[in-house]
Amino acid sequence: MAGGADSCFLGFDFSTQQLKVIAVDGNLEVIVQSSVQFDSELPEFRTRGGVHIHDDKLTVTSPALMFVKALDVLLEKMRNAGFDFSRVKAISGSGQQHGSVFWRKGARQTLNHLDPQKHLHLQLQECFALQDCPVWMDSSTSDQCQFLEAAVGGAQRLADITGSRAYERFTGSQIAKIYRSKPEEFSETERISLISSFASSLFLGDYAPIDFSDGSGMNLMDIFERRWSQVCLDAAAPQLAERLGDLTPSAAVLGCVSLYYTERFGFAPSCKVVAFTGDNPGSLAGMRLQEGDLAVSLGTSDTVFLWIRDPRPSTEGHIFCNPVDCGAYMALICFKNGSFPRERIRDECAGGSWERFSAALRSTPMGNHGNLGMYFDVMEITPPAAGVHRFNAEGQRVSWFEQDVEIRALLEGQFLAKRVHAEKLGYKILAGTRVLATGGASSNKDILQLWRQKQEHRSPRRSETLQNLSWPSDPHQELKRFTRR
Ligand code: XUL
Repeated sequence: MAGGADSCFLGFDFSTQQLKVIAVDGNLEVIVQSSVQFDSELPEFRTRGGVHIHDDKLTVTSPALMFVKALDVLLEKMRNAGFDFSRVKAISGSGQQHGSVFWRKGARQTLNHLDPQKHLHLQLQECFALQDCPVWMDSSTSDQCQFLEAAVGGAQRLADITGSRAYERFTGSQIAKIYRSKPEEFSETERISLISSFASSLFLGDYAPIDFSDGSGMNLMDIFERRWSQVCLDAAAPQLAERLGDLTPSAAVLGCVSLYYTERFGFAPSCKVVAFTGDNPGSLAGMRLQEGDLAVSLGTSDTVFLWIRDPRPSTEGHIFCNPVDCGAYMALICFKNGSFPRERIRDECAGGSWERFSAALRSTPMGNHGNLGMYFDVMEITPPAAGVHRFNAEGQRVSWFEQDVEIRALLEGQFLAKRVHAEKLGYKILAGTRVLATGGASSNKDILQLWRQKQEHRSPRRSETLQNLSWPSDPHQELKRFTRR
């Protein structure tokens, strides 16, 4: 890696519940980490889990200015902790996928002339045509999805172009909804960024292009040609191409940090801004995933993703451009009910303590005596289902489990679903498949241990891989026990 012994690189993650930063040195060793939690550290925005769930329960947004203020707070925290910004050779990062920021006319001018004496959030407060950004948890755009699929010739045809059938949270349908429901705000909009390109714009002091990988999560980009698909743009809103700007490779150097950062924080004028991308593509790059590996991300959402060469888009799951290799792709399945049900059940069954949650996992056997559950606190993406469904060993629906059984049922159900849906898409999980875990819950050894226990139970030979998922001998059969009723 380039740079002298003293140089370092900053990576930011604008995620659902927090803004996080890590600094790594030239050997990729983490030297500094810091974060700003939206709910607790920026209470003035009144978010829960970083979002506002609107009265219809389907619309989910986050305040644009909250992200900006979080950056002000985070950079100040680093400065107060004595971080030497002049050592930073380059900045990049990621953002929650699909979310969009609507910049008001004139915002580019403001970005170009940021005053280093003032906080960003004070200067940018008038810069958003929409105060509230639609985010990935939104599922209010079913009508727009139907319209988009019909306009291009059906769900499969849309998947063949953009890598996915129309999904409610994807940016194309979100933009179409804003165009129809808030025409004035839409006509006031000069640029639409993804959360990732919005973040790089803040550092660049100018509008940053959307990168190919995160752009694949919009239902607007032809993932094979790597350019906007005119038929999709036309179905979403008029004159969209100019509002979206250019697309760029995910590892492109976009320029240097703006004067704001050199003067206010002491960044070197030569510090590069590398395109930001979506959080899942960012994880694929950061985990240095190889072909044949499978990654499981356990965050606010849970995702399963893998590196593929020969994409075959279907009406379930997504294909995104690969952020690392321009000739490759990544396949992804997203589950909305990730950390929220894990935290809810920790609160209800383990007194809010991860320690007790872990102890429950250690005290219950693999397979949970045949008890299994599916916990869709909010409308799930894969499959589109809601509610809590518990089944006992006889396959009978039951209304409750003992606390320890409930905890294991949740986790076994979540991971069974991951495997079943990945296999349904044709991805093979073989005995030697490396399964890499990332995201908040991956630091819980007992959650990871749960999978390893299963592996050891099945085969006495210890696995050499980092983590090996193992499952009942026929997971499909197991899941059918629940889904057939
Ligand atoms: C992926 C998705 C989520 C968000 C969460 O398609 O919607 O994983 O990226 O940040």
